[in-house]
Amino acid sequence: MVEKLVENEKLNVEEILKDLDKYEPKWRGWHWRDKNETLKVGEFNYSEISAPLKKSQPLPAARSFENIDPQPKVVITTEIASGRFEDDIRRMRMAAWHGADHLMVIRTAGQSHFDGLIEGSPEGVGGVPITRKEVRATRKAIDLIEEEVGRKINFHSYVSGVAGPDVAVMFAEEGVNGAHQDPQYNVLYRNINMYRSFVDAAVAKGIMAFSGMLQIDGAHNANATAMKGYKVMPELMVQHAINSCFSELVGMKPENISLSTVPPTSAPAPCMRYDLPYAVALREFFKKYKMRAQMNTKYIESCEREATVGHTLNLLISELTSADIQSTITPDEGRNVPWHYNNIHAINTAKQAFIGMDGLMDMIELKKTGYLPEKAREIQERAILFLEEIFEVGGYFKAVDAGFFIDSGEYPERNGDGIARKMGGGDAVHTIIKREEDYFAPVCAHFGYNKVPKEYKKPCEAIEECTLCKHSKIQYIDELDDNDNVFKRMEKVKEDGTVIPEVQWAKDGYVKVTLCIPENEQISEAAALEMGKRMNLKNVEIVHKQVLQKAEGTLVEIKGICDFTPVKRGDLVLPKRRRVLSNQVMKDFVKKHPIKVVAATVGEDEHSVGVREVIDIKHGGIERFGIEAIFLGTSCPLEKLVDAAIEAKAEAILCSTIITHNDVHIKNMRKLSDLCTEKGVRDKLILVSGGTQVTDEIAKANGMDVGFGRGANGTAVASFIIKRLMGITDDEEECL
Ligand code: Z97
Repeated sequence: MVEKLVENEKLNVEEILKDLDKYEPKWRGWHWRDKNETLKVGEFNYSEISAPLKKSQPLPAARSFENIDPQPKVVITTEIASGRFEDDIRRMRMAAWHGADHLMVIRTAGQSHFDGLIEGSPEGVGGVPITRKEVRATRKAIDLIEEEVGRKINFHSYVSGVAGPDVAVMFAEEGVNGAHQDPQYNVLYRNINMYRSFVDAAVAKGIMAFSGMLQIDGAHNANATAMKGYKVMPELMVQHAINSCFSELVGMKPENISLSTVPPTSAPAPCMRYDLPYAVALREFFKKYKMRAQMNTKYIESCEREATVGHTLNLLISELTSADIQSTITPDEGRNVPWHYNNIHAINTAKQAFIGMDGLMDMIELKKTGYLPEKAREIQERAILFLEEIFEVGGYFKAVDAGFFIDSGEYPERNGDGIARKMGGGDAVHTIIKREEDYFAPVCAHFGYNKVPKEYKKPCEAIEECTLCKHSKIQYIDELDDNDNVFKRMEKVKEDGTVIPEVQWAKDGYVKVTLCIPENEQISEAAALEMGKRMNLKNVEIVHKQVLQKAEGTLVEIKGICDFTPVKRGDLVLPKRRRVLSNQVMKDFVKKHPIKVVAATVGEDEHSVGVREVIDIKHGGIERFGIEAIFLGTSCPLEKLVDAAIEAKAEAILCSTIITHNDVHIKNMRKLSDLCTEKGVRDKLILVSGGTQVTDEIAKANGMDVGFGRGANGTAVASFIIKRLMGITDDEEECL
């Protein structure tokens, strides 16, 4: 049994799949982030952060801030939908390390069309459904992940369709923490009969309330479906109101009801003029509910950069108003390649933006007069009028029948192009049956009329507890199909020592290549596909194109599957890495033990840029840690360099060698070392050589203490020298 994840070891999916029949969720309900005890992280004070993670992957720039990783107070969602849960759970671990604590899974089947639950883990032909096995295995993996990162993680999926109540029961049994549930979604987008949808929703919501799940509604789908997302702002409010009130009537606590709100527009529209008043209007109207802020997906094209800027503007709206949950859609949503690293990019966009904007509202405030409150009021008035008209025509069902919803006009304007559904039509029409007078269901959380005999304190006493009260009563079916199952899939990709790139499934082999082609769009497109094939890629497809200038060039991104002999892990020569001391440690050391070095480009060599980069404070060189560098210039004789080091009582010599004809760089290293030995100072001086063709191996083999090649920087050089002076040997510090 896997008890614990080890940070440098892969999540063992096979172990997760063992003994699933005995697995029981560890906790139920929804978890908001814990408060941070102190608002100080590193040297900074924050006002909107939550408890830190035990293990995490900080933002890239954290390198310059002592690797701090402050966590925003908002729950951060990531949506994972590769279709294969065995791959999703590995991505979930990556996501949790970056700060996601709401993991949403939508499978690829269009689950709403299923009229019951499916067992096992089939891929089928029409897409992957959500099954008990997948949910259980995922929740079990999340238990380990949350233990590893030190924060509870909410697992979330969708309660919709004709089998909505069945799905809700299964989710409640298996410890799913949140779900989308909105009967309007079934009616409008899945054409399920409206009466049936609302009856089902009452049952499903009752079960969700019983298990403390958080509910997210489906209003954002109107924004995504409408011809012009920003025209349906009044309607979005009406949809939120209908689902929230209905949920409360069924018994859901307001704090477990979350509105799915999306800033309705995007640049080049002046989006703040729409999105901000809308966000303000919504929060004024629906104070007692939670806000789940989703990013705008309607206007995502295939440009990751554009999507990321759009998302960041959406995050600004969340900061200016509020969000309890911040959803993150991958910046790759627009081209339908939601890959591992795109989830991570999106999570980091939210984390970076929120942490960067921490305390913004302590410094500014939204105007209480003028355009903002006036526009917010206007949206609210339109929403109220919309709702009043629903009453006038005889209620919600009549309004849907008349095509009130997803109309492209801004209410009260109507363009007559709304989604109209027949009251007497849709899937599962005429399937509602009135319960008999003696109807008795011996199960808890059952919505509506239930004639429970008086002697029972709860209905399931009649059967010695139901599955909601006693987990072991669940009939667990592992797999139904001998061939279409997770074991067969994993068999095909089992560990064999090969290293294959992947983006969503183990060993899928996909890569993305960016090509900047100096041709017009049409030629570039054709050329890119051809180039992909010549790079030995299979299934080459264009995922993004951007004209740089009509004649001068086009940026094309292609994806394809690698078709080369797999790289074997055991055959690789691994680069050696040195752990670099932190800036502060280095500065403190140099303050107490001043360090001098002499540096030069030696021999007949006039190159000086590299060594100057390593020294200069401007480029993050060794000077910035307080190390004094005496630079003797270029073409410096080796003798002069050694004498200068002796005279200055230097701790180290930096010897730069760029030219390599006749191996002169190697000869110079040897000569430098010999000279130091002759003059009796070899053990007093740290000899550092650097240059584009220098490697640590060559340098050491030729009498140097260390060699730095292409890409080396001052921090690495300073760290090496200081570690030596601290008495840390090379062997001790080398690590992978
Ligand atoms: C989001 N990006 O995070 P089916 N019920 C509701 C839904 O919104 C959805 C389903 C069910 C989006 C999620 C779109 N929403 C993607 C209220 C899906 C899924 O099995 O595909 O029919 O249902 O909100």
